[in-house]
Amino acid sequence: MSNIRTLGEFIIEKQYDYPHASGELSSLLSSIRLAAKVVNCEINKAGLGNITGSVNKENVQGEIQQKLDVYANEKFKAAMAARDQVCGVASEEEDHEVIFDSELGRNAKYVILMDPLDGSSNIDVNVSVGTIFSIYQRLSPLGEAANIHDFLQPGHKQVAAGYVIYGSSTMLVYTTGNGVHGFTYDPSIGTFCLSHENMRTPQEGNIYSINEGNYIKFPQGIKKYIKYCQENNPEEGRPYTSRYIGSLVSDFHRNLLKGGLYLYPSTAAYPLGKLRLLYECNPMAFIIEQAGGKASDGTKRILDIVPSELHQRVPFFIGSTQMVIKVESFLKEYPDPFS
Ligand code: AHM
Ligand code: MG
Repeated sequence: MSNIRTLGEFIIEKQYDYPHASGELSSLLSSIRLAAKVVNCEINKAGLGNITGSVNKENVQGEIQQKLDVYANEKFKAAMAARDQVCGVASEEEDHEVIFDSELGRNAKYVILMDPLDGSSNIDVNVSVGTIFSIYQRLSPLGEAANIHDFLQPGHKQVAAGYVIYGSSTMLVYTTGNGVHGFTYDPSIGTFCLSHENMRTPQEGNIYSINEGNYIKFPQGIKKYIKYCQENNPEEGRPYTSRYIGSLVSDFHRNLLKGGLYLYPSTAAYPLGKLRLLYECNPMAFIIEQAGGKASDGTKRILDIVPSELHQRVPFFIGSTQMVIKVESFLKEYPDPFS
């Protein structure tokens, strides 16, 4: 028991690495921890009662909302609103940014962007889902209400990012730009405990993760890359293994630990890709870079993209550095979009 380091203790310890830290970010991370526990509790009950299935409503992106999407969104939003550190929230489940225009909100330093329940179409079949979050310092002056420009910042300006994976065990993984740290939830004591300090991802991997059912709609470079992954070349460790859960957090988490590449390219159906830059791609890109990996839109670094819209989509390639470089080289060699 004496060796256990809880997430709460770890956050405070890390705060001392920054002599001028005010403790506000620590406090914000603590509220994320609390909301994660609440959502975890409900997800564990999925299948019981009437909490799975859809709410017969689409979000602004035309996707059917699941009951647990709405639940997770409300819980995370409420946890943020209850603290003094957040001046606004943007979420996959909200059409527009939500500004906390109270005295406290106007004087709060941070905005948070989140996907409250990523991969939620998997929830009814007991497959792992997750929460993704991204935190920035506001650009607008303290004392005023936050505005859209506080949310439309490039990913390299993030001060913290992380995800919660509700899996065979529940984990919270986060970075504040000083390494990536993972905590496993112990339900018997209701606490996240440090289990993966300073996570590093392998430079090379042998797992590729893509929805291959869309093959016919992929750009030429992606089709060629998939064939490359499947070629028999034992010296180079090919054929690679194909693993695709359809839940970004789960696919990302496995590849982070084992080495691999997650791909969601542009397709004929989604010319800009499917995944959202601000609350899916940027936080994962910050984490992977902190773990020694790489994230790209096929030609450039995800974290350098200057966003123009809250729900902007982007093609996404993330994982082991050498694998990302390889897929970029295929896209360069075969630039024709679709054929
Ligand atoms: P969501 O946020 O609506 O759940 O959508 C994002 C999810 C990712 O978790 C997953 O990797 C991807 O969409 C799966 O898409 P597809 O079913 O097209 O393969
Ligand atoms: Mg999502």
